[in-house]
Amino acid sequence: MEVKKIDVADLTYEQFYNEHWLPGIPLVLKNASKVWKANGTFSPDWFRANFGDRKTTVNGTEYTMKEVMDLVEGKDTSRPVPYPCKYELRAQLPELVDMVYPLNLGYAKPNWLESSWFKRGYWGNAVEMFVGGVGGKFPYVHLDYYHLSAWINQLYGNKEFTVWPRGQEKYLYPDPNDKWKSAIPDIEHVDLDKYPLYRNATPITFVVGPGETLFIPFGIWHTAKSLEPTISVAFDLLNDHNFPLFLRDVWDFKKRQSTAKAIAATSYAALGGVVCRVGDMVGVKRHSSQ
Ligand SMILES: O=C(O)CCC(=O)C(=O)O
Ligand SMILES: [Fe+2]
Repeated sequence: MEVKKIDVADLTYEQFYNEHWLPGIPLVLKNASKVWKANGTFSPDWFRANFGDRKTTVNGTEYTMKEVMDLVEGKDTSRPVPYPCKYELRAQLPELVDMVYPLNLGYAKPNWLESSWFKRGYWGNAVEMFVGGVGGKFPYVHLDYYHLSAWINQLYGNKEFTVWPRGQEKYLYPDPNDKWKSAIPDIEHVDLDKYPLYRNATPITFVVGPGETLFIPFGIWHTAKSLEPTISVAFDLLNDHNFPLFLRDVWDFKKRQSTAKAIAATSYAALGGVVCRVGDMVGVKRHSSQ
């Protein structure tokens, strides 16, 4: 497997759907986010000037936006740079929702997460802005929850991603307590005595730069590292292709709480799925900025 970079000028929706969405092959789309006002606008200076006081909490510590930007740009070296430093756009920076419109970029559709049925916190339905400093690493290799497919839009700085082709779970040692995470603590320095099967893994590492969008299909193990100060906006995709696996995850996650909760949540989600499938058939318009 290789991860291609294709300019959207050379990529039809049908091509994306048939060659990447259906077979689950990652892709970097160049210039997809050009339609967003955020593209070319989001930068550490812009955030400092416009949202300097906005707060977020990382690992129990609260930071203002100005503090975050000073840390990621190395203007403040007195303490570690937090990562992943995230903002849930709709809740924490609602003013910016219109700057990432249309969220689906013309490719991430139909997206059932845009339906009011799935606008519930626990479905993993978030639009998240990630801010990182040099070397800021996602803490573990993982699969995204609920078999959602991720769209990571790089808007400032270069970020390095590593993905593993489907079918390599066994080389990545899923954590028995959380099968979505690899138990390998540092993927850049794997202890092969402890994790010998990792020898067989074939990671693919590449850089995603400003104006590029990485599509990570469900079931693809991945991780990321900022090479410079970075700002990305990520959202998820759900439709009839990943819905059966999504539904099974809803059951599994809720079952940990109670069978009654699992039945309630899964029934609700299944009904939402039926409504969305009919919506797709009749060509219902969903508001892409939510
Ligand atoms: O941009 C990153 O750091 C990776 C984010 C990611 O994979 C996730 O939030 O699931
Ligand atoms: Fe992820």
